[in-house]
Amino acid sequence: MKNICILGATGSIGTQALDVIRNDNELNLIAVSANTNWEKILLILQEFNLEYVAMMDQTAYEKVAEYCREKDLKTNVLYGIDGLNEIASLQKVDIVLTSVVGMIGLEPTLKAIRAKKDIALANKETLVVAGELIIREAKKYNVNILPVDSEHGAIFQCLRGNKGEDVEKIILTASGGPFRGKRNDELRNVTVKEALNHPRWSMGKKISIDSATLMNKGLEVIEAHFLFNLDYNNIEVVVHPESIVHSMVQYNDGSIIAQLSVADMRLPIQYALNYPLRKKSIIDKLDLFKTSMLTFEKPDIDTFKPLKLAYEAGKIGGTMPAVLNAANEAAVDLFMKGDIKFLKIGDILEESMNKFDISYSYELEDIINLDRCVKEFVYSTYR
Ligand code: MN3
Repeated sequence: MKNICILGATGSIGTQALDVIRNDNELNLIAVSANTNWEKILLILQEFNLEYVAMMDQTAYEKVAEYCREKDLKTNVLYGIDGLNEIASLQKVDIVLTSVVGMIGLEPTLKAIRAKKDIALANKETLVVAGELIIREAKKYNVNILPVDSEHGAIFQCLRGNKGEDVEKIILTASGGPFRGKRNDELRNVTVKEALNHPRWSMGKKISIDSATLMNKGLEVIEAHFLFNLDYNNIEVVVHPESIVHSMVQYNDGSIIAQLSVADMRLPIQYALNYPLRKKSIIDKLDLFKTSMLTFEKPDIDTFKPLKLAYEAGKIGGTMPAVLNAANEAAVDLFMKGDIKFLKIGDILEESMNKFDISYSYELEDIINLDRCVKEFVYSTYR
């Protein structure tokens, strides 16, 4: 039996993780967090026997606390980032699934590592903004960082049973998003709705926009660099619109090992939560006879500038990926609110990377401060 804490239980990954847990009686959910969505939390409370709930939003916290009082539940209801930090480091918890969106996942993840919890990592921003810190602490406290991102989950599987020194490169597949094949002049006036319309995966809003700009793949390149300890020159991105090959590892002898399945996040979630076990799953099986073609293309990094910038930020290193990530979170927010056009997102990333000084030695507080400064810059310039 594994006791599980989910940070971000009401989002897309959190909801799919609940489905994995409800179909596996060796996984025991004991704590969850959410931001504002208390209605969904009440439903989760009705189904799972939770010991802890932490809410980021105060009104939502009060709603949940009131419900637990009325129903006479023994569930402890906590509030704010302190609440997230507390449930992430509970003695009883074996594994923490971090599926919150954005930078907010960083502090509780670090707390969980320092409390020796394995991490099922779905929050890629954590590694992007503070990869060195997270990996260093994970080594120090001897915890596993288990990737939940489908590409990294695939690579993680393809690496098993082989030696790291035999890896020539990893090949991250990208669906190409809703605007694959389009050029700048066709992207100038695309709407939020078009950008959210991902062809293969159903995901949260922020990551859907990131997929449309290819920033998502850029963040994943940086994530892969830290997770698998590989140089950026050994991380390649290939556009694969069918989203069946979830990523590959090429070895020195020329063999490429790939992981294929239907596009369903419940598979990488289940693999991470049960690692090192491989269990039966509830997802559909891939029918190769209905899969007539698998195609691969070079990404268009001149049109989808964020991917190119992510490689640059990663290679520069230090706090540059944190600058990139902060600028992106703010720019995506502005785009969704209608304040800027789609292509402006890339310009804002570039401008922010040029503007901020980079540091190579940093702690958590430095990253949090930098994140705030970059976002302030973007909001004050473009809102
Ligand atoms: Mn992914």
